[in-house]
Amino acid sequence: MRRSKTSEPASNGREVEDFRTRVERTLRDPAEPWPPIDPEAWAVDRRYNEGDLAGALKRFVSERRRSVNWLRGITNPDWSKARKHPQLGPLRAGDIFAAWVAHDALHLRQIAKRMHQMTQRDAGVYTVHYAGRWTS
Ligand code: NI
Repeated sequence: MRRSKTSEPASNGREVEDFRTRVERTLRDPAEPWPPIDPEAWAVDRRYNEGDLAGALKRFVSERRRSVNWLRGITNPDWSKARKHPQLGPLRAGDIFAAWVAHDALHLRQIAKRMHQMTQRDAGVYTVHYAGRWTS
């Protein structure tokens, strides 16, 4: 539970929307450091594998709502504000926002692929061929 060291009170829920923090900080002050990125530790800390799907979904929906409300509330953001990323070079707030949305799409693709695999697995003696071909 590495995250328990943090003094952030609601860290468990807030970290779900890591992109929001990065967009927020870049718009406010591109020099402000980001929280460290350690997705493997998060997976453990957030108990992704412990089956609390309903709790995880609830947290995600609530955090996503906060994100959308925050995005709707910002006025005249300077999307060109850029932070120096050690590997990627200058990264503008607009780049991070676009990546946030694209990252959702990547996860949706993962979910769709898994659904397709599970349907195939669960179809027993039947096949899914009639659905069309899965192409990546
Ligand atoms: Ni992700």
